[in-house]
Amino acid sequence: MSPLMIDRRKLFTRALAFGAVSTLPGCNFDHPNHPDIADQVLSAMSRWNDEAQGLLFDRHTLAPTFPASAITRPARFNAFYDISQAPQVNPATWQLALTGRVGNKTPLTLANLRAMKQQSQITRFVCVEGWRVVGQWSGVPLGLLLKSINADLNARYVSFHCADGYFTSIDMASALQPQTIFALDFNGAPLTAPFGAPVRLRIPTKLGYKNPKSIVALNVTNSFPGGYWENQGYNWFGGS
Ligand SMILES: Nc1nc2c(c(=O)[nH]1)N[C@H]1C(S)=C(S)[C@@H](COP(=O)(O)O)O[C@H]1N2
Ligand SMILES: [Mo]
Repeated sequence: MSPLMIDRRKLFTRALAFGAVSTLPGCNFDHPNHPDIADQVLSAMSRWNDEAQGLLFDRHTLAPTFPASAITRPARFNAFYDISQAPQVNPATWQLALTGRVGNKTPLTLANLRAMKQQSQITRFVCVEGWRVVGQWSGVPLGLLLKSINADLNARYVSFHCADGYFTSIDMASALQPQTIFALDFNGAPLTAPFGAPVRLRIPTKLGYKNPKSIVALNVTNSFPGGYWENQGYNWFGGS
């Protein structure tokens, strides 16, 4: 493929991801007579975008990485509530429930996750609200975790449920991308409550809302699981 082709493909991918912005609840796309039809067309387009983005997604294309000097301090918190409301999860009793198309459904403890091979990355985190930060996350590659629980790697989706009721889901190709990790550490120390203790998904090829914090359950499924913001209009694929 020529460099020009690659550029065009990247542009196309970005344009598709960007197109999703017009479906955000905050951007009023008013149709004077048929607001419901406008909404329906937009969400159908957004689901079509998901399919196209899924087809364009290359598991071997890596998100950019950065030097330690680029880490943003202080880090930036975001959730659908104030930082003081972040869920407090007891790391000693925390367990990850495993459901759906998974061979071994024995819940995982933090000790189990710590005993697995860890990967560290310094990557950029991008929120649709219009800010971006660089941080360091370390943890277990999700692909490794899925293999260790004998998950069906041909299933379509992996979904995550969080201690605060938040939930989201990703396609299997994105789950197996090597930089997609179950992060335990943030900027050199165990995750704190606001930033997703005891474990969050860190997926640098996707936008902030696809990075669930304080995960308590993982589900492997062929039924479209949606997500907290995605069900309110955010583009489901959510590539950055
Ligand atoms: N459990 C949980 N995870 C979540 C959210 C949330 O409200 N609850 N918000 C998402 C959004 S929209 C963003 S931008 C990031 C913010 O992560 P940060 O606090 O590390 O910046 O978390 C994502 N994961
Ligand atoms: Mo976000």
